[in-house]
Parts: sequence; structure tokens; C-alpha cells
Amino acid sequence: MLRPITKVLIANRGEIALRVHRACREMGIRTVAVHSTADSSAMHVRLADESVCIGPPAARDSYLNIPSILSAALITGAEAIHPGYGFLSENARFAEMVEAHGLTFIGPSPDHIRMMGDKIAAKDAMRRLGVPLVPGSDGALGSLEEAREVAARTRYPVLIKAAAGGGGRGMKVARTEDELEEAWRVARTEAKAAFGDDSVYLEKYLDRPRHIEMQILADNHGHVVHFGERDCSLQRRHQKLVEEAGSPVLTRADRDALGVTVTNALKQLGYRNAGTLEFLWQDGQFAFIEMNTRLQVEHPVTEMVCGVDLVREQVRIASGEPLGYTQSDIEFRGHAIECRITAEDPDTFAPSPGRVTMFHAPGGLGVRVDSALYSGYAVPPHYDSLVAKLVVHAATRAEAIARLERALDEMVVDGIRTTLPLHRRIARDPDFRAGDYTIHWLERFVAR
Ligand code: MV4
Repeated sequence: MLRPITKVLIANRGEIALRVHRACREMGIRTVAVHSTADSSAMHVRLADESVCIGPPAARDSYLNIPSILSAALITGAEAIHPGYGFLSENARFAEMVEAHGLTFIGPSPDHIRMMGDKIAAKDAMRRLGVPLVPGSDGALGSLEEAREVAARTRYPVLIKAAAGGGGRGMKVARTEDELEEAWRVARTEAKAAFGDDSVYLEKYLDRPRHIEMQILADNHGHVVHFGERDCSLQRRHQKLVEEAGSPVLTRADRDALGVTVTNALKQLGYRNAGTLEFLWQDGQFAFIEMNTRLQVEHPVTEMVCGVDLVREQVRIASGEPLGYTQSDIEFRGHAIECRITAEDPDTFAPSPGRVTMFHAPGGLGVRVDSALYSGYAVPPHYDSLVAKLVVHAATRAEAIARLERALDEMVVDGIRTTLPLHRRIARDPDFRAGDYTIHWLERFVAR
């Protein structure tokens, strides 16, 4: 059954609101921007066909204000809501309420969002579906004694993780049995305080993994395809700074094999729309850790390599259309790298909001800038510090790095501090150029 979409409400701000607007505009779909009082002159409001103010600057009163957003959709006659990333994008209750109001949520079903939000339920599902996992507990730990038994079997070091966690919150390492009781207690206390849920599970701690994730799309007709992997190992405090497609360490055969595993799993799960499976990769082995049920910040590197508009596909899927292509139609051409440029001090990472006196985006062959900046725009202090994503694409990784250095040198963001100088340093680094890094590399690079 087709659910034609002629107007989409974009429940987000900044570059991702623009990204969604651009896909809709190209599809002949009208757009409704929502914004806080701090964002009245933001680019996503300027470009949208209509806009609705949904509250004061604090996100909880505006971009997280479900009644305001639903009212804005109903008043403007939007048939569908795209949540972008962050904010309400992985809120199962929100997806349910959107559907309960007769609107289409451009994303997965509420049940799948809820399942993947519970990291234990997500691992249970993946275990059942034959996806490789990090060794550890089968589900939640019932007691400290059980944690001791599982840890002894798994062998130290181990991690205690919060079921409701993810993105690095509520995780404690125990390097030896002496440290287990403390890790167990602290993880549970923190999980209870942060998420209102003290369920925890245990995994073998991998000490030098890479973070590699697979992008998939699924339609409502049982078709699932993957768009290869992204290597997101270059992160600091669980904030990614640089992402690549493909991973410098994977072969074509590795990608194809993992792709078969994840597409089969999601087909059996009846998953729909866009999704990303996160893996840790160490010593040539993949281990699933979490699944994200949203469009991700770093989706452009996949788009550049596969030549697909993932947001357009999300909208098409939400309107009930079949994918219209199969796995063998997906080609991987060249290499793409994304730099996340944030309004932060490049040495201390202190936030640096304020007036952008001049913005000049680089251009030329194989260069893409996703940004809501313009000269004269004031970056508000209330939200995420991401101000631009610089994405380069070239035939090989070496050529992509040369293009990245060239584009970083062209780019100008004056008036605020940004991480541009840090990205220029990373691009020059021999380890980065060799593709020789783990999830710990960037923290050490920043420290020296
Ligand atoms: C791990 C791990 C090592 N071993 N699990 C951090 C965020 C969450 N998504 C999972 N995380 C990790 N889980 C086991 N069994 C190391 C991390 C981790 C990490 C993972 C991906 C990207 C960056 C990271 C930074 C620190 C720790």
C-alpha cells in the first residue's frame, strides 16, 4: 500500500535539516521546518517552504517537544515526519505518536527502535540471527555472582555495560577479578541514574579494536541491501571526528561476507528503512555491539562511494515503494572521507559559539560540504557544535587524502574557533595516511 508523501515536516535543525530538505525538494516534496526561538534566522528555516516556531531555545522545550512538533505537522498538513539524527530520531514513543496521529514516521517501526535501544535485546536478536558477537553474558546479569562466573569463563579484562546505554555511556572495565565488584556496582548505579534502568551485561573487553559499521536499507516488501562499511575509529570521547568509506583494513571479500550476514539478519527481523550495525573489528574478526535505527551523521561517505541518496531512499521506503534494485546493483566506487568540523577550540575542545564573520566552502571535483553556515550567521550555544561536514571522494584513498588536504586549505570559517586546524594536522599524519589506527589513536594524537 502506497502512502503518497507531498509534504514532509523536518523535526531537526542545522546541516541535517538542510540535508533532508534538499532530498525532499529534488523529489518535488514540500518541506516544513520547525525551529526554536534561537533558530529563527537559521538556514534550515530560510530554505524550507514553511516554518513553525515550536518553542524556546532549550532543546527539551523545542526540538524534543513532541506535542509542539505533532501540532506543527497537523497544522501545516504534512503527511510525514523525518527526524534526522539525535533529538527524537531514536525515540520509539515519538515514532508511535507520529503514526497514531495518522502521519508517516520516516524511519523504522517503533518496535524495532525499541528493540535496538535495549542493547541486550539487540544482542539477543543478532545472536539468534547468526551475527557474530563479542563473547560475554547471554543477556542481562542477574547477580554479582553470575557476573563473576561469566567473567571467569570469558577471561579478563571484561566490560560491564548498561542495557539502556550506548554511545559509551554506562560502561566500566574490570581488568581483573579484584575490579569486578566495583565495576558491577558503579555501572549499575550510573545506569540507574542516567537511564532509570540498572540492567547490565558483560563482554570481553577488546583492547585495540576498530569501529566499523555497515549501512543497510530495507523496504516494506522484504528487500534488504547493504551499502558497505564505514570506518569510524577516529573518535575522541565517543565523538567521531573523521569517517571513511570503505575501511582501510577491509578487503572486498570481507565486506561482501559481512554484508551477507547483516542483510540476512535484518530480512528475518522484518526491519524497514535505514539502519546501521556497529561492529568492533580486531585481529580480523567482527563482533556486533549495537544497532542504530536512524540516518547517521556520517552517511555522506557511503552516498559518495555508492552513488545513492540515502535520504531520498528513506522517503521512498516510507511511502511504501519497493527499493527497485538488488545487492548486485550496488557498486562501490573509490574512497570517501568525512571531516566533522565543530565550533570548538581545536586544542581544548571548549565550545566556541558566536558570529561567523566569514564562511567560505571549498569546492571542485569530488568535494561536498554539508553545512547550515553562512557569513553573518551566529552559531547558537544551545545545541551540538557540528557546523560543517567536509566530504571528499576520489578514485583511491591516497587521492582522497590529497583532495582532503586541498579542500581543508580552501575552507574558511572566521569569527569562531573550529576544529579545521586539527583536521589539517590529522590529514598530514603518517599513521592516518597509512590507515593505521584504532579507536584509541585520536585521543593519543590530541594529547601529544
Ligand atoms: C567495547 C569496547 C571494547 N570491548 N566493547 C563504546 C561505545 C559503545 N558503542 C561501545 N563502546 C565500546 N565497546 C567491548 N567488548 C570499546 C568501546 C569503545 C569504543 C567503541 C567504538 C568507538 C569508540 C570507542 C571508544 C572507546 C571505547
